Order: sequence, then structure tokens, then C-alpha cells
Amino acid sequence: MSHEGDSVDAPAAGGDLRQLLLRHRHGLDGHVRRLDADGFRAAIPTRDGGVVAVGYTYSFGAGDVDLFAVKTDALGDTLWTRTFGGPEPDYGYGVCETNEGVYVMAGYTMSAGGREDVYLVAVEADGDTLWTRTYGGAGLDEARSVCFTSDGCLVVAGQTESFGAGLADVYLLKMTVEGDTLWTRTFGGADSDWANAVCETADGCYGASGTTGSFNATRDAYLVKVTSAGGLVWQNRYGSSTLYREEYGVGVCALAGGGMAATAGGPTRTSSIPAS
Ligand SMILES: [Ca+2]
Ligand SMILES: [Ca+2]
Repeated sequence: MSHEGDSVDAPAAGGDLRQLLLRHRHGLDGHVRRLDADGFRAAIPTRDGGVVAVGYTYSFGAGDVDLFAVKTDALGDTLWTRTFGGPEPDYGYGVCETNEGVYVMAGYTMSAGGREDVYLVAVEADGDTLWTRTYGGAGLDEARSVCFTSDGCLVVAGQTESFGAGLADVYLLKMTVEGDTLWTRTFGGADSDWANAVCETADGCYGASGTTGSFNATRDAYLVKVTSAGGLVWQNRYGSSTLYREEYGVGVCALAGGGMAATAGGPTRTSSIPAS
């Protein structure tokens, strides 16, 4: 890896950031379409009243696409921008803040050699890099979301083709805040399955929202709940088996009492999924 944490000339806050957001486009099928545009994929409020936004840029950095992070203050003025990655494509999709005020960004990198690897970058509040780590096997491994947990760790969700039941599988990983792996799990079946979001539930478990192609005639939204130790609590699919009616899990958040609410979209309809 090279050029990690490069500072770039900050795009002026306000107008340019809005332009970046307007140019942001989703790939609901979970696979990145190459777009000649910069875009944010996630943004969170920070404890200092600002925002940290993470995505990727073709405009700055070490080559091809780089993971892109922007930190603003409460007024939206840019405090810093950084790119992370190497000469090959590097993408950012998720970000969380730890109880120490560290921002951890998750995505994937092809700059480490070979196929896509899960890519985590931890930076201090001023944008200085604490550590970067990659995870995965010989196949495609990508992160889409990262969450700081109540037991002081990180849980990451995405997809893996290196491990699991065939084609892509939901990929869940738990790490220490230093990035050391505590456990990894895969969920899914013989067809393609992937996760787009992860949260901690009120009962201290983790919920991942995504899509499964393995358990129905068409793709369905897919929720998986695991304990903090990675044990499966339940998994469920949501959707129709009618041709061309596919559901894609997009987001997930915790509800009081331990449940989750997930959002899903599809080519023919959208719906929200209550899940207990
Ligand atoms: Ca790059
Ligand atoms: Ca699979």
C-alpha cells in the first residue's frame, strides 16, 4: 500500500460537497458499477458536532479510485480531507466513531495485490492515520458497513467469495479497535448473498441487512442476527418469488427491545421490513 492518508486540497465546503452528494449513485445489487464520479457512501455525525463522510474519489490520491474521507465542523466547513489506497481501485462504504473519537472507515482495496480485500482505515479526529488493515482470502472480499460495538470492538459486514457456501456470501467480521480479528462468519447459500449494513441491537447482538439469492426463486432481502460472539440467532429472507420482483436489503437499525428495522428496495417496489 502507498500514499495512505494523503491530504488533498480540500474541496470548498458547501457547494462542492453538495455536488459530490448529488453525483452519488447507488448500486443496489451490491456490486460496484464503475462511475467516473466522486461520491460519498456514508456519513455520520461526530461527537464534536461535525460530520465525517466516506466514499471514493477519482479526482485525488494514489491512482485509479481511492477511498475518500471528508471531515466537517458543525457549520459544514471542511476541516480535512484524506485519500487512502494505492494505485489500484480502493473504495470506502462505511464509517463509525469509537468511544475514543477514532473514525474507522470500511470498504475494499485492490491495491494490496490480488482480488478485492476488505479494507479498514482508522484515523484520529484530526485525520492522521492510526492503522490500516486488510482482511479476506484469495477471492473477492468487500466491506459495506462498520459499527462500533458496546463492548468496545468493531463489527463489519460485506460479502466474501473466498469463504462460505458458494459464490458470494454475507461476510461478518468482528475486530478489536486495533483491527485484530476476533471472529469471522459467513451466511448464505449456494447462490449470491451479501450484506450492505450492520448494526448492534439493543440486546447486544448484531444485525446485518443484505440480499440473498440462495433461498428463493428470486433475490430477497436478507436479515441475519448473531450474538456478540458470532453465534447465529436467526436469519430470514423477505420478498416475493415472482419473477422480476426482487428485494434488496439496504439498511438496518436497532429498535428498543432487541429488534431491528430494515429497509429494502427493488426494481419493482420498495418496502420496509419489521423484524423481531
Ligand atoms: Ca487507488
Ligand atoms: Ca452464497
